[in-house]
Amino acid sequence: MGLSRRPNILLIMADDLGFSDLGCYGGEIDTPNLDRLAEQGLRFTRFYTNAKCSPSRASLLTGLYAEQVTEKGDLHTLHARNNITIAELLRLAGYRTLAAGKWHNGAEPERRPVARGFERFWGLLSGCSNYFNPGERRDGEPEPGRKSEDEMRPWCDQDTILHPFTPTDPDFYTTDAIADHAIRFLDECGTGEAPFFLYLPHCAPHFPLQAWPQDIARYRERYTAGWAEIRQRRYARLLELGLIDSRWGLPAADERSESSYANLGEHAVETMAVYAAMVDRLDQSIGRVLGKIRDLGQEDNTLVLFLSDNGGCAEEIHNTPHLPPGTIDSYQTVGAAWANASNTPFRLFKDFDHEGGIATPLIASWPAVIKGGGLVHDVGHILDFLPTFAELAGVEVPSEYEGRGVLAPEGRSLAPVLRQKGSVGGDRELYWMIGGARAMRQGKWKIVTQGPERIQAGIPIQAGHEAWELYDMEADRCELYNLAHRHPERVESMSESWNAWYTRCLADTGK
Ligand SMILES: [Ca+2]
Repeated sequence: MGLSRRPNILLIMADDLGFSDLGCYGGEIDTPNLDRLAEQGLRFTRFYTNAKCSPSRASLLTGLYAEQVTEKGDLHTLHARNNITIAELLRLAGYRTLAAGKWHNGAEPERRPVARGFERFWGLLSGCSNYFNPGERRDGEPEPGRKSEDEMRPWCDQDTILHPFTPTDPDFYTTDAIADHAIRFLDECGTGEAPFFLYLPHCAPHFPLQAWPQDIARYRERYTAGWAEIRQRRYARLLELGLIDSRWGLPAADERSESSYANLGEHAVETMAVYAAMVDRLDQSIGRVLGKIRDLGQEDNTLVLFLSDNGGCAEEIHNTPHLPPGTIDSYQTVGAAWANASNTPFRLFKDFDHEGGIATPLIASWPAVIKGGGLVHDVGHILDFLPTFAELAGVEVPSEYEGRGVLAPEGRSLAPVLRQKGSVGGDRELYWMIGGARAMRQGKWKIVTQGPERIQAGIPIQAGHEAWELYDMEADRCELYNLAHRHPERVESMSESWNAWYTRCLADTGK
């Protein structure tokens, strides 16, 4: 078919999914729908996000660094002083703009999805909530598990706040419901002349660990080998698939892993079985959305992208140690040992700017254009989506929108790569910051620090990791050989660039 008609765009994002959790990225979880997309499409091996939910979403939506577009000291916001969102931009280009899932860029009226360019929205406004019942206890059921007592997160239907959101459907499950609403939006808006943009930021597999019993049952046997063995198997499979370089060794297990695994006690295997069941269900629900797009006759000219918003999460929250994980009344995380396996082969986790926190799978499928599949080794970043979609939609990013100036995008268009006619371009400079953790990539070099001693999102950071580390990402992407002492002048010049970047971001945020 010709390309006179611009593509529909389906952008799916998982939450806290590790680099190697999907089958097509070396994992043992069944993800046949995503594996099929990967087989007919492209898999990026060096794609980056920010290290946490909200900053990744802010960069994805605006093509700008989170530090430029969030309120100082509150990364869970997205202000409207200097940016245009992908939805606002694509709406200018005549797209239908739809979103179902987790927002996490602010709950105030002016920050909600329908105020930032989405015609349709249904989902969670904040970070996470009970998958079976985000609201009040229902008759005949136990009290839903919560992060803290009486805590209930705001949900939103178009511009109507649902708080508490207590589903009437006894079979409500968040992952299924997000897909149901996406399918409804496609039925309403996916058949006209205008192309659609559907943003599908799922909650899974972010904690709390909760899944359908029939999904959990299929994974119990799979994890009796334990986290360390699973990590070894994933490393071998990643090498086999060509997703990682054989020069990169597998780092020693994270120092938190042994004690984390021991703390899970009799639930050590069940915990990962529930996590896997959540990813499995995510894949099933994606299969349903893809089926709807096929039924609408839109499969060929729909660009589907799938990624995670950050690496696997090592937080240890075990509010219900007396219960097995998975049920409505339980509330717990998968813990550091399994998260270490999720992020194979990389070091560290969500909330860190080492590769385990910021490396994500990225699958791109577009049957009319991408032929033959394959791996993309170019360095890409979540900042790249806005310039990519602008190019595909044939619209310029304006320098002004609704009376405010719009900063020029920081990312690069992936369109030449998607069309298999070029590259993202080499020698990129990319920057990260989350809490005290910082990083910068310049060509093949990366400086990174864990920052000062702190407790970041429940994960203790030990003293002694404040200094910049320097790694050669071509030879050592697993960050095993710190070269800072061999190239002090490079560390000095890169850290000066980082400081200049941060100063510029503070000026850009303009308040
Ligand atoms: Ca996340």
